[in-house]
Amino acid sequence: MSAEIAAQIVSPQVDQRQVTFRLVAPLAREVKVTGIDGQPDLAMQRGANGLWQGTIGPLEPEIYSYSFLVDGTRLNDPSNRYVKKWLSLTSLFEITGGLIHENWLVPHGDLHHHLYDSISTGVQRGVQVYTPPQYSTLTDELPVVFLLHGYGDDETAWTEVGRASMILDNLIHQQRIPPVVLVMPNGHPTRLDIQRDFDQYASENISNMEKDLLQDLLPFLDRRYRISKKPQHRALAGLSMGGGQAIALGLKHLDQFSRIGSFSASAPHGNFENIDLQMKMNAKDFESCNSVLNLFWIGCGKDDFLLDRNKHFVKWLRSRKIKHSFQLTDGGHDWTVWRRYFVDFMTAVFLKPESEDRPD
Ligand code: FER
Repeated sequence: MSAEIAAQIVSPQVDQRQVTFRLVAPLAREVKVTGIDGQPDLAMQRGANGLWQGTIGPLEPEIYSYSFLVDGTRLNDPSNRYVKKWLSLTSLFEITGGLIHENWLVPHGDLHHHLYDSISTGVQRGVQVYTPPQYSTLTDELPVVFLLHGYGDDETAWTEVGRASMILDNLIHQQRIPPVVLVMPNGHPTRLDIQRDFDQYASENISNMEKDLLQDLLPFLDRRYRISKKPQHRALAGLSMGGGQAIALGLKHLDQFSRIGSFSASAPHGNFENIDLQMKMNAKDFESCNSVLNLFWIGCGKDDFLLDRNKHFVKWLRSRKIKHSFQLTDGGHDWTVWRRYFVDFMTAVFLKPESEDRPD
């Protein structure tokens, strides 16, 4: 009987800006909704046939994550197919309201998924590439942005949860940015092992990412796509673990990238005293940085568990007189923050007129 009811229930039910959650759990003693971004836990009420229900709202338009807590055990909503499905699985729901990440009635670009030969790691690796709506009619080489994901994610996270391709469609339509190619590599060239220490894993992973990105992925993309080879038209950005990768690889390879974006970065890793060493930089490099680095955009939320690292990193940048822009924003370590950072970063990337770029 519960199985039949479970097959019929609708959860979550989004009605305007109210959301009702439902779960059939006849033997449960306590059911809550937990982890809704910016909201306290919601106690659900038990009704007939073991059907638990709870309603929250009105909520601001946003994409929210949540889980059920059934007698203390965290579960996804079994009636909801919209799931963030990486290292940790989380149920999602969306309240629409004309936000920049929504599917507007505008021309859309194309999203490609490739498996390329990664000689440096000895396996084939995945990458997603977004080409703008105008791509087939343009003949110029387009600017390109490399966008890296976090520790718990893969190359599909930035589009599925981050809505990066929708955001670009809309920004391009609004003419706030020109047509651009977006490359979303897989950020785990080192095999993920959650039992390993994160900082140790992430540092080793950066070295492998460096080889894979420069020796394998870039040549693959240069063969397949009309993308600029000029550093002033290439940006590198990432969130969390990917922010750490963007910082380290961006600063080290300013001959490849002239704009760096760091969203809630996990770098520096471990020891805050040896950042020079971690970034593999010395006095000569600090000086040359400012002449080639067009934009160094750093964002971190006030409630982010990585804020301390970001503050140390920004302090280090100041001590080395490396130009940067640090945005200390509301929010924690979550996608509501990163979608906004992506919009702010992309518009900042294209804010400077071409004439201010360094010469070819
Ligand atoms: C940690 C520091 C940072 C950690 C993870 C991160 C697992 C990064 C998370 C991310 O990329 O989202 O100690 O432990």
